[in-house]
Amino acid sequence: MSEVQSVPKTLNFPDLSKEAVLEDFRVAMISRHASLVGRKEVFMGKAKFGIFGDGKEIAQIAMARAFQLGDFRSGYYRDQTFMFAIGELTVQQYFSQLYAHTNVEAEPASAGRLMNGHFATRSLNEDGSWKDLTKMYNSAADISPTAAQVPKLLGLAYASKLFRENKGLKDLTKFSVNGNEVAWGTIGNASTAEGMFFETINAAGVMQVPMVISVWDDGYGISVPNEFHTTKSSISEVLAGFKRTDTEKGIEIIRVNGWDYEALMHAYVEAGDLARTSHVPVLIHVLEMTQPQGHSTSGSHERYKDAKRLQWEKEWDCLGKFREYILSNELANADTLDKIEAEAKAQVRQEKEAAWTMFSSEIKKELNEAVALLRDAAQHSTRKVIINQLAEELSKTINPIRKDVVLAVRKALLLLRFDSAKVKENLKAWYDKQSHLNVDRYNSHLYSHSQWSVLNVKEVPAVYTEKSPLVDGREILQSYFDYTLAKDPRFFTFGEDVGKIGDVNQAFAGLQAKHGELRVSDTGIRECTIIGQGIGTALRGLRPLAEIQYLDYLLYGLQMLSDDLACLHYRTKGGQKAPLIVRTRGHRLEGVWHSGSPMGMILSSLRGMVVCVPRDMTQAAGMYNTLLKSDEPAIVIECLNGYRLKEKMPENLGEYTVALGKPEILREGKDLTIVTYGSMCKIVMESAKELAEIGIEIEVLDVQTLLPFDVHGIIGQSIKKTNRVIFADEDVPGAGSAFMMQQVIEGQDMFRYLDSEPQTISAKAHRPAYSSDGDYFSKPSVEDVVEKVYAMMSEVNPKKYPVL
Ligand SMILES: Cc1ncc(C[n+]2csc(CCOP(=O)(O)OP(=O)(O)O)c2C)c(N)n1
Ligand SMILES: [Mg+2]
Repeated sequence: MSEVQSVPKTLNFPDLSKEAVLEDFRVAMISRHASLVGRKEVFMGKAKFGIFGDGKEIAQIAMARAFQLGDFRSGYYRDQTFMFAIGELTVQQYFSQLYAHTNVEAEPASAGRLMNGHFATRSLNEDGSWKDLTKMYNSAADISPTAAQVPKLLGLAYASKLFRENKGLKDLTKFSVNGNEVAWGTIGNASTAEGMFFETINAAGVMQVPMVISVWDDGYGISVPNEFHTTKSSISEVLAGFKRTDTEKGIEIIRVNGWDYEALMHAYVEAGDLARTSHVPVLIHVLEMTQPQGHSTSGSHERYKDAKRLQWEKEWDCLGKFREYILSNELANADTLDKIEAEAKAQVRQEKEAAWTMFSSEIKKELNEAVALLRDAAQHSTRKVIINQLAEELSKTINPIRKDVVLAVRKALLLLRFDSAKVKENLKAWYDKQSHLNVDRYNSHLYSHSQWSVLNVKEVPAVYTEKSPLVDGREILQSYFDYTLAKDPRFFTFGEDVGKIGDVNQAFAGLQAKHGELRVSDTGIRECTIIGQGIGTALRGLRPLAEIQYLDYLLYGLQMLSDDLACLHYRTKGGQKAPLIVRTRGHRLEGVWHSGSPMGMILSSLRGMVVCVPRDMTQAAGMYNTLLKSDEPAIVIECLNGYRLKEKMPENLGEYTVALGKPEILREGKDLTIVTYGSMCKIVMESAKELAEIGIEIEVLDVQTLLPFDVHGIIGQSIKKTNRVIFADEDVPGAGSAFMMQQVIEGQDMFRYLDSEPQTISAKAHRPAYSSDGDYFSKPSVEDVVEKVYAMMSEVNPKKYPVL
């Protein structure tokens, strides 16, 4: 196996006293036994799946030693030892997650929402306000997609740079002490083959941020060995060109073996010092790690590792080597180590039992209640036998889960349909109560529950005077951003061409020169890590505005938005928030990659985020203002063709807000309602004029935000008046327009008020063709809208509106 070891000279030395080393041994043993017992729990049917950190213990203990208050981890499912070592995870909590316990106290990382091995600390108080993160050991909330933990690491580290270099942030003492915090990442060897890993390493080298990323190299990614993942089978060799030199900045690369306790201790102290004091990114390639139990509970590694490899893994198991190290340095004798191990084993057993008792007794209690109520209802029911049978079967379930209980009750309620209300009253009341609790357990916290929810931001209308000038739309944004940069030091923006030229449409023109490069910054072309940079900085109390140059390129960053940001609040049950605002532009221009409007894609993948679709720049500025007063993540899609259109400059820029989730009536009419948004507002308004000339009065509503969607039922009010509706947008058929139709017809119960079949207007199914003609024949036009409305009116009154 690998022979290379290069550990730079340390500035600070790790504490290698007997007490410290034996404490490390104790934690390592606890962690190993947690892995061994965890696997058994799965095989006994008490948990569904297990993935464990055995074979990776010692390096994580070294990392924990270098980790300081205020630091952040962003890692993956192997990191239990690290979490135990920093004191942010107890063995009991570890098992509670394995069982999927829905109680936040029992399982603080995700309240049972994530499978085991997904770690997180809670950055927020119950009311959604920030804790003092400088007094905590922090872990960002893990996600399953391999390498997707890495892009936000860039942001977590970049925040330290901002806190150190932007003096305007010095009062934010809850988040940083002079930018001294290091962001520590972990990733498996195979996962480094993902593009986002390379993108992050490159960006970190460019930006010189305090990030230390460890690669846990056990030679495999499930069954596939390194030669299939990585050129030269070595990620540190591949990255050698990134290594800093005496004359050029870059990243530091350290190689160390995963069983070498002392070398690991030096490596981590060195890496931590370097990153913390000089903001130099470091990669630690930890080689020769093992997987004593294979990848996960889903299969055994005997299927793909040969006997030689399996034997090698036994011999080089880091715990065996640690034991040898302690004995050969005479820090303890074998009896002492055996005793520590026996105590560790006992502790794991006892905490595992405590976790199981807590988890199972909650469900047992619910089961007993349900069985009693079922039997009670059976007594007076015509379906006595079968309901008693349901109760009997339920009472005998081995390792019952909540679904078993609820399912039996729901079946019984169906069976009881012909019985009187009295017979089922108690059962039904119990079921209603449980349903309520289960919504909290499994469905809550998709959006903010705090006082900073977007729905709580007070609406302040834009104010105009007779003297308010007509300006290009982009100037409204520029003035708003200028005002906000001056007012809120937490606010900053970055993206491709955002810095020097102030974005390709110049909404930040001149603002870098005025407010500095830390506030308005250029980035490389790297959408995925632009989003990661935003998520990480938002997790540390800043207010980033991350720009994606065109909506058509959002796909590169969409994965991070979907897998990480959109579900962050949900998957931590309100434990973390990252109020990142993504700014982009789309809807209307020309060609396959500069005119898209993939709102269906966004709506399906970004539940948990606010989706703003302003029709002009005045509305956009008001929406940014609302979002900055709230604590929710959002995407704002500006109209690509709107920057040079004239708008009136409001007098109260920076004060006015746009209420999110509140459609605006752009035009009143009695015959038919058209619900639309974004650039389509102009098209529909033009159609309305033409239709008025032939005697058809349409009412036009701009939804303004797709998520949240019409929280006050304003569209329904309009339909009650016109009894006809069209949902229009520029997305493909069955996407954004279908979403709006479902929200209104089903969500607002509007079917009964319709006198005509509800319709949609959308673009063609393909991406739009280039040039003005391409646009005309791909996207909905004024004529399309006029003809659709006319056809609907013609069906109602063919005499008045003869078929065209
Ligand atoms: C994007 C993505 N693809 C595939 C998977 C399935 N998967 C889970 S772990 C894993 C292997 C990871 O190997 P490595 O990075 O070496 O970490 P290790 O488990 O060996 O510590 C794979 C393919 C995933 N979770 N995410
Ligand atoms: Mg691996």
